[in-house]
Amino acid sequence: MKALIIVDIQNDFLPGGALAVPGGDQVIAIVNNLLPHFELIVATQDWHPPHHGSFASAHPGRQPFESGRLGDLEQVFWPDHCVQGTLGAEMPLSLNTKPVEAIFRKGTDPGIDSYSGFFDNGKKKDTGLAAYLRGRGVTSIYTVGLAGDYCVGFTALDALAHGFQTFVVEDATRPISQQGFEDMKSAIRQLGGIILNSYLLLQQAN
Ligand code: VGL
Ligand code: ZN
Repeated sequence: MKALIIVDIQNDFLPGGALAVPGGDQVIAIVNNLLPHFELIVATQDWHPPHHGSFASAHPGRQPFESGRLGDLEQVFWPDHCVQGTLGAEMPLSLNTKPVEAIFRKGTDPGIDSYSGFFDNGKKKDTGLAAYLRGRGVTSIYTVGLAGDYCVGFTALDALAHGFQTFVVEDATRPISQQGFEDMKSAIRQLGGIILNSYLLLQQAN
């Protein structure tokens, strides 16, 4: 049983958004086309409270995209983005969310960031996604969405760590940094993950 995980396709990660991923809008049509090929579809949403600790604005004197620390972890400081209840945190209307069965929200604790859909960055809090997928009989996970070098990549790494057969649909994701994505793909492949193109999935009958 295979599941599609749509990671953080939210207005703030699209061109014009607060933390725009280059070409992020181009994944939407590809993801819409993939939906009929999956028996289970779930989504994640980056869902920060105002003044979240990952925001540069929460650290006087720090600028977006600088590195620093949050708690006892290294942290990239981001522009304010995906604040709970704002339009930027919503999924775009052009994304077909009708077949999405569950949404897992993350990044809600102001003191820690959460790139993966499974855990926060310190691996302290579980979102319940793994148990949900196991309960539904899922064995294979296909990850798509934004951004490839952060939330999609870390979701795929945690899926592998949980023992799921894991795929990243490369043309259905876009990275913030191309080099970061190359490094992320190497790490995923090293753990047995597979990077593929959507046409391979669309070729199949169902
Ligand atoms: C993300 C940076 C900060 C992502 C979320 O969804 O990839 N990146 N928050
Ligand atoms: Zn975030």
